[in-house]
Amino acid sequence: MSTSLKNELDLAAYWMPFTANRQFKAAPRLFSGASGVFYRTVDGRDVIDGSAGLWCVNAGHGRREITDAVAQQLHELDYAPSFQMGHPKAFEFASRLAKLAPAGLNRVFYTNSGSESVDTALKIALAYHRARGEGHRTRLIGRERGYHGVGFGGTSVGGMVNNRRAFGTLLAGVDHLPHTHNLEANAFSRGQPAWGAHLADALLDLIALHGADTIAAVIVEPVAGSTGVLVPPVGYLEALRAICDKHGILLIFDEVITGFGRLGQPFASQYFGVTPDMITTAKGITNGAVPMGAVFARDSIYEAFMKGPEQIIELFHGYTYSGHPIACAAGLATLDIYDREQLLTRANSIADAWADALHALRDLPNVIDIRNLGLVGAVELASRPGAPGARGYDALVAAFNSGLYFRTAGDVIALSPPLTITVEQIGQLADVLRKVLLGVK
Ligand code: PXG
Ligand code: PLP
Repeated sequence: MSTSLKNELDLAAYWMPFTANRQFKAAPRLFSGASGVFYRTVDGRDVIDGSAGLWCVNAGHGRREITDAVAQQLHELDYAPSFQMGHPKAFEFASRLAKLAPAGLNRVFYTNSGSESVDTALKIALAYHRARGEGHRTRLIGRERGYHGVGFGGTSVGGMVNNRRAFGTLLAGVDHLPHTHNLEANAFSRGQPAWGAHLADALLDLIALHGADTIAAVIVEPVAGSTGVLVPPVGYLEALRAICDKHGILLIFDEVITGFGRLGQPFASQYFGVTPDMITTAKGITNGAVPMGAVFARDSIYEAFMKGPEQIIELFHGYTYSGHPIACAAGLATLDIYDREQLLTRANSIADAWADALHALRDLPNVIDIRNLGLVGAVELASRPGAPGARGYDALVAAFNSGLYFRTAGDVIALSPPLTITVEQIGQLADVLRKVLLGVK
């Protein structure tokens, strides 16, 4: 960042999220523009967007169609209440979304973020069981190394210790499955690792411990993203589905990252051929341009709520900005782009080039694992003794200075570029990454 801008800009007031504020403010990294798969820094450098912003800009940056739709919507109807009122685009968008979703998940509840989607889905799960006379099902099961946003529900079922430990005991009645990451068995797997389906049996242990009739739902990311891209072992998700079915437990897939084409299908559920009872989404739903999220629920879940007197509100839940007209307009324009450019299946055609480019980095210093699926990937670096995350952070800074942006999770470099990336640009990304990894001590 240029010295003059640094002197002009008051960095004090903004308390930045998930950021080491003092470290950042001593040497800020600022973007001022973006187009396609590139960010532009305030000092005028182009930086490849290796993480689609925060895993959300699936159609690439600066999409004119979204800009125009949002501008037009602001002129036409800037805001409409969604409690006991509505506007046409909210219905139109929900119908379009339902058509993309796995068969049977046709009911769409709007939120404004992934965190709100998660808390919404967990609350629907509890209320669903209660509506069916199974109000004793109150336990929620997450997974170690899971990330489900930062609401109290999502934090409770989440399994990243730094996101939990400062916040007390969180929700009662939550338990966790073990994570599936195992470098001894699975390092450098291309695609889904072969080992680990049996880890789903840990759910049987939790059932034995708590009783199936106390468990409302299991929530997992089909591919864990924030924790460093953990690809599910072959057969694992299928096994979870079977156990949930047998014991009347709802299965929720948190597809905030995997939704909208990341794996070469609209949803990971379709990629893996495993259908959950609810799907939580956000991010790519509007290409990241306007905050929005949505929970997809099975018809049977929706219908369980539609039994009482018709004048009674069925679900006491919702947000001021649920189904916001601007978000719906952005979402509809986004779906048009996905459709026209076939972006939700594009990962299929470039996944091999992506995997080749990443796995070619395996002999570089400190690389202890490389993993990939669809258009997601990760390079895991060995941690410096006593300083977990330090090497990852150094790589992030070096990459930013060399023209590449990516997210890190500790010492894992997580990659998920816009789905519009070309094979040539993948090569460019990998070239910068190679140089960075050669330079980081
Ligand atoms: N569930 C999952 C699976 C997520 O990945 C959320 C819920 C929460 O979404 P919101 O919109 O409330 O942030 C997420 C968000 C990273 C990173 O780099 C990941 C997320 C957000 C910010 C950074 O790993 N995932
Ligand atoms: N706090 C107060 C005092 C409110 O009135 C509301 C909404 O009306 C909220 C929080 C929730 O805000 P939102 O609906 O934007 O999540």
